[in-house]
Amino acid sequence: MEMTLRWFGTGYDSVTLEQIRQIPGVTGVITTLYGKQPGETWSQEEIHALKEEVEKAGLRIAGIESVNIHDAIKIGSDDREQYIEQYIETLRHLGEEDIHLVCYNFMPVFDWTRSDLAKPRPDGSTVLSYDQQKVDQIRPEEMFQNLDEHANGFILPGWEPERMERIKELFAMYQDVNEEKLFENLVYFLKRIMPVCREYDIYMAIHPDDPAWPVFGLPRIITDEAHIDRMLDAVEDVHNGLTFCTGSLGSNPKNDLPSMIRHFAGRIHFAHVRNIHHVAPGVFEEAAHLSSDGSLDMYEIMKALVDTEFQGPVRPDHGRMIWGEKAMPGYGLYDRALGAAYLNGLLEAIEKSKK
Ligand code: DNO
Repeated sequence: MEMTLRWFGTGYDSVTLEQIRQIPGVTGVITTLYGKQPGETWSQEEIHALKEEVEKAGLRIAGIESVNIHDAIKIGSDDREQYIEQYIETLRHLGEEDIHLVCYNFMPVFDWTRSDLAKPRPDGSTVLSYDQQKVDQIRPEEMFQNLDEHANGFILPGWEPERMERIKELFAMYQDVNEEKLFENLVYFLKRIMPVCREYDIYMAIHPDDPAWPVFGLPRIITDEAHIDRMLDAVEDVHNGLTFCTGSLGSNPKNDLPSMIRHFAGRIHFAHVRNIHHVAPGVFEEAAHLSSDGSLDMYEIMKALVDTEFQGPVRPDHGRMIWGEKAMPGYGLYDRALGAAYLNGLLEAIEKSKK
């Protein structure tokens, strides 16, 4: 398993490659062309330039998060073919640049959802949090303003202002898309891209829905073991795989994460490992990575990854905002660096105790 950190790119991220390089044990970044709109083709030159920049800093690109999927593909509208072709083109260019992991999600309209981006914790840090009651009181079109207020001036992944301006239109477009339809459209997309994935050995790793239940009446299909099984079985190819995100799947306390890791072994291509604290049903807040700070057993999670011989990249995920840092919520340097160091400590102990 390779320890990595998510990096949004120069001009978008407050964290630099030089800083990431100094976190012990971190050898790669998970990055993206953050300025690209869903559906836009990534040219090989742009990917090459990004790769050079990362490598010059002594790191490598361990994977892409995300190549976002155009709504036409999720909705299954007539123009989807063109966007699928463009996606295939992007995959080909990534493959040519020797990049073999792509994280994406298939959530309608919104990517992840939170009710608060800066909830104070007793230690004085702030975290992202979710409260279903608060979300129920807010209209979808107000959601962006609500979040933007605490975004510290950063563009949030999946909440680009260009999209949020069209939010009503987007909702209307998804009107006839129920869970079944969304699933069919995902399978259609996967079947169309598998040949290029096989040709270039690109592992697609779908990100679970966050939180792991329907929000604003929009369907969610990557939420638990049964749903994920169905998706993996529908396209039986190792290149059709999963990003195991403990924070997203862990939002539902019924998801037994270590057991799911064992169950999906071989189809997990990327791991996001973070802790969350369950407050009440439908209410959770993010925590430090340490097991004792939240509700998840991080030792058991890392042990399941080691036991199943997981080889892909792992990254600490959302961190708390600490020590006065001003960064994109969840993506500051300090707490994620602490997270990486902690996960590496668990890893060393688990690996040595197996010998
Ligand atoms: C939020 C992230 C998501 C994730 C995408 C993957 O912080 O976990 O935005 O990157 O859903 O496509």
